[in-house]
Amino acid sequence: MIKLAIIGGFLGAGKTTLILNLAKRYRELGLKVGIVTNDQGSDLVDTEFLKSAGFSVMEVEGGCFCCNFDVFTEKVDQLAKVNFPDIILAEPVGSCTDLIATIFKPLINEEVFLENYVSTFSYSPLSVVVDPKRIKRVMMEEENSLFPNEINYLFTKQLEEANVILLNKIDLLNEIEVEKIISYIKQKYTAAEVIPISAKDKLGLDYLANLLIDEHMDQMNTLDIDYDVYGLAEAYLGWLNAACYVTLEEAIDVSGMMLAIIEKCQKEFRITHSEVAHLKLYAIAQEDYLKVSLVSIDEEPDFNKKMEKMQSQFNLIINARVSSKPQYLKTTIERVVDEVRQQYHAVLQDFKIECFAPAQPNPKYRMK
Ligand SMILES: Nc1nc2c(ncn2[C@@H]2O[C@H](COP(=O)(O)OP(=O)(O)OP(=O)(O)O)[C@@H](O)[C@H]2O)c(=O)[nH]1
Ligand SMILES: [Mg+2]
Repeated sequence: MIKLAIIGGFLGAGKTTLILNLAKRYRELGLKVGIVTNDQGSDLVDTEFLKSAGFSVMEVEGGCFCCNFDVFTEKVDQLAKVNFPDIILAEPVGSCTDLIATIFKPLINEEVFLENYVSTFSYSPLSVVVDPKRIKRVMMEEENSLFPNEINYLFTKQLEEANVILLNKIDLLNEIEVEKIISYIKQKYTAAEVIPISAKDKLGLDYLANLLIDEHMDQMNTLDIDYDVYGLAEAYLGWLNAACYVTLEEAIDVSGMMLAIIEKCQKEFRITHSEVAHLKLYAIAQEDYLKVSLVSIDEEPDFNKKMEKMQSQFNLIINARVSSKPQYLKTTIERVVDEVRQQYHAVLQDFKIECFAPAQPNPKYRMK
């Protein structure tokens, strides 16, 4: 039977990095992997990034898994039938929660099952990835959270329903800090297993890879959640996806140009106290690509992957999820991109941009 593992968690927590390295690990073990990505919009950095690594990726775009349940089941089923994977790793939108009531319970409900899809799956425990910085800011109050309370609420609800909490990015912490955060999480969420990992440095990855294959979801408690507050949290986030084709007069180190875009945005967002949940840029040239992320206005941009060679032509995708009005986000990013374009004497073709605040979550099913 195919295993379906949902890897949730807030924006920028490290879900895609983890899914990529888990998928590589499974591949080394001779297992076949399918991946499903998800977003409120289209032109997704994550999908392109995972496809570049040679994996079969399906995308559910234009809304979360729960609000697009039929599309989600259709894509999962398609992966199952076409690719025959041993495990499917699915990444829900980072602003989504209440997955047990809206995804898992409907999936095991006989009527829903018959109506929607034919492949049979077994389910790994619901795993939620968390960035220790966010725990410190939102919950431990060791640092200030620049998000409104509603977004903080959503963040805590994601952790509350997890069977497994993956404390990520431990490569950035010392042992004492890791212990302190783990004991804080364990005391708050007593039913969850807490695993310290570094998705980037592959720490804890083998243990997790085995757990997702061997263990089954047995705790299915519907989350107690206020959908009005959840909806407000979604609405406070401005969401922007843009794409274009960049041509330069001569080959350059693309990292410098991408960094210029990120740093200029960061400077603007700092002035207006618009906290970044995740701003990610993906540049793809022939047989080469780059991904750079910013996960808070108070942190440094981080390159997940740089290009090997200088390039004079590449496709650029920008995904931004920022606590701001969509119109402000759009004008800021358009202006920044234009300034950097001028600075580099670049030509941008087929520039497309979409910007919005996600609608009130309206799951197709919500089961007690
Ligand atoms: N230091 C460190 N950085 C990490 C780790 N895992 C992820 N990151 C970085 O965190 C940033 C966000 O990672 P992603 O994997 O794109 O996060 P995500 O949860 O998929 O983000 P969304 O899809 O926007 O919700 C990137 O810059 C990653 O390189 C880790 O274990 N250690
Ligand atoms: Mg992602």
